Amino acid sequence: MQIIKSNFHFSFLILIGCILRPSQHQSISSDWQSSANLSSKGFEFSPIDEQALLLFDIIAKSLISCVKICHSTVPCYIFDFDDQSHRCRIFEGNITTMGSIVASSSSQSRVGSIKLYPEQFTNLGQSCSFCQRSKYLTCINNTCLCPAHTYFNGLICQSQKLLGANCTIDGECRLDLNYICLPRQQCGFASMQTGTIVGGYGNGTGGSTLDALQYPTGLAMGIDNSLYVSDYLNHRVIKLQQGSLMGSIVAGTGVAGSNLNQLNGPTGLYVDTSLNIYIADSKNFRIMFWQRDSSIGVKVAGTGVSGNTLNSFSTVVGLSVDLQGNIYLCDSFNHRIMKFTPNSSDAIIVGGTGVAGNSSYQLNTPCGIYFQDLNSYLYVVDSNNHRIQRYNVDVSTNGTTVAGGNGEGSASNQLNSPYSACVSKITNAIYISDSGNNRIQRWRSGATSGVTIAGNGTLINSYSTSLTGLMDVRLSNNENYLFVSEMYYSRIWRFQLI
Ligand SMILES: *[C@@H]1O[C@H](CO)[C@@H](O)[C@H](O)[C@H]1NC(C)=O
Ligand SMILES: *[C@@H]1O[C@H](CO)[C@@H](O)[C@H](O)[C@H]1NC(C)=O
Ligand SMILES: *[C@@H]1O[C@H](CO)[C@@H](O)[C@H](O)[C@H]1NC(C)=O
Ligand SMILES: *[C@@H]1O[C@H](CO)[C@@H](O)[C@H](O)[C@H]1NC(C)=O
Ligand SMILES: *[C@@H]1O[C@H](CO)[C@@H](O)[C@H](O)[C@H]1NC(C)=O
Ligand SMILES: *[C@@H]1O[C@H](CO)[C@@H](O)[C@H](O)[C@H]1NC(C)=O
Ligand SMILES: *[C@@H]1O[C@H](CO)[C@@H](O)[C@H](O)[C@H]1NC(C)=O
Ligand SMILES: *[C@@H]1O[C@H](CO)[C@@H](O)[C@H](O)[C@H]1NC(C)=O
Ligand SMILES: CC(=O)N[C@H]1CO[C@H](CO)[C@@H](O)[C@@H]1O
Repeated sequence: MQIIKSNFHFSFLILIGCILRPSQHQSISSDWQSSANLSSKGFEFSPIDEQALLLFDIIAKSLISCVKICHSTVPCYIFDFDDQSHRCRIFEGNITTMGSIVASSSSQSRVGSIKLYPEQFTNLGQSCSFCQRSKYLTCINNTCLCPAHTYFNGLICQSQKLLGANCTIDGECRLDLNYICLPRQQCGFASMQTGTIVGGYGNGTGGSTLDALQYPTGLAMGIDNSLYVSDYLNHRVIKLQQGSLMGSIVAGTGVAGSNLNQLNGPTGLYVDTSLNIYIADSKNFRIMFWQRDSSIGVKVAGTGVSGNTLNSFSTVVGLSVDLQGNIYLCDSFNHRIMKFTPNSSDAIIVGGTGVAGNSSYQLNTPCGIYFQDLNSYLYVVDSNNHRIQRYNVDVSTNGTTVAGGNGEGSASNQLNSPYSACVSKITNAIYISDSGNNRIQRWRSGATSGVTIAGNGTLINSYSTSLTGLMDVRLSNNENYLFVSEMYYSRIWRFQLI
């Protein structure tokens, strides 16, 4: 082994060419100019998906034989070797994105990775005489091409990516594992575009039995992973336990009314960590608070009649509550956002002026609202401005556009009459029901365009041609799923995220 460089703290380069160059192949010199980057002793490779990446787990005579095995195995790019047990593991994949170098229980274990250079791939697309003995290119149909499980990224044949990785075309993903590049620009199974019915009959018709819904407007997640649904035309709130389509009524009687045990057209919904429920009782022009398991609610905001004063509002669509118990609501047709602090009957206006407009201090028919406790931002779905506004509540009543705002349309940087939104606690990505486009968009934090998670007419079962119209969206607590209420079709979908 000839050490030509040792200027890396935890690694040094060994020139594989000096170890492996077989004299009979001297003509193909560029292949042997590669080198492996070797860690110091005491480390091993920890792949993110061992089943997908491990090529061989064998016993080798020495480090050099392990390196040789890697070099003669397509497409080995990573190996580790333990000088005590002589265990040699060789992997495909990208060492920086598909695993990590971790401390080993053996003090004699090291990790190596094959370094790739664009020069090794210059014969791509040439006839096979140019790559006969190349480790880096494979002969297919008399053409030098990238080996299996790799794709050409413009410079090198890079390892195809695993579940959830960013992508722009199918070829970037491990096709052998049935991943495609989903519309959301992540590698995943095609089936991930298909939703599962988790509420309502599912066939597009509504009903009033406990397994049915009738125009489900609002969604909220309980900490027990149950889903709460505002069942608008049934004047009740339904709780769906995970795994069951049979709901139970947790607020309202099923008959419209204004008594304390009744609701009339419930819309926005919020469930706190004690499973108490806040309900926008839209046609009663009041906000109701139902303590967990209570059979009646308490009015916590509103006068009972439509108004535009500080203690009254017109139709409320979206509602959100922060951890201090402040209630935020969209007074949609008054184009303003109201904040009711606990026990106060008068609101503070935190966004909008009462007059529709598209300036930063205005709104036009705000529908959805989502308070993110993590960074104390309030997100408002400014529906008729086709944008999402973010507010730093109590600091400024001006909003910042964080999605859309490029006019009404279906381009990736646009929205069309968005209805609702929720925000990831993990990544700050915004999930938006882009109702006029019949799709659910995800805008990563700071992004200038979104990607489609679900919708577009092809994804939903045969009873409808699209993920249609008005929809509420909420993430599951672990953020593995997105729930979508499809109001026109009286059902709730669940989509898998990655
Ligand atoms: C070799 O590995 C070390 C860490 O393991 C890394 O910092 C360094 O950039 C690598 N060098 C090359 C040329 O890949
Ligand atoms: C090789 O060429 C044949 C005939 O043109 C074609 O059917 C086949 O798909 C090609 N194989 C690959 C791997 O491109
Ligand atoms: C590993 O992935 C990174 C990030 O995508 C990329 O820049 C690099 O070229 C890849 N390395 C190899 C050896 O494929
Ligand atoms: C995917 O790309 C986005 C930026 O477009 C970046 O923020 C994110 O970290 C990337 N995810 C992965 C897994 O590389
Ligand atoms: C939808 O399903 C419900 C419950 O199974 C059934 O009563 C109803 O007739 C179905 N409607 C249609 C249009 O198939
Ligand atoms: C609001 O009123 C209730 C009942 O009167 C009381 O228990 C609670 O402490 C009050 N909350 C605040 C923040 O004042
Ligand atoms: C905002 O409204 C004004 C006048 O109503 C209009 O001229 C302008 O184009 C609008 N801007 C956007 C981004 O829609
Ligand atoms: C709010 O926006 C208006 C114009 O849109 C601007 O004049 C004003 O200074 C802004 N206020 C703050 C606190 O940023
Ligand atoms: C807006 C959009 O992309 N619509 C597409 C949805 O899917 C159908 C069927 O694949 C396409 O025909 C549409 O163009």
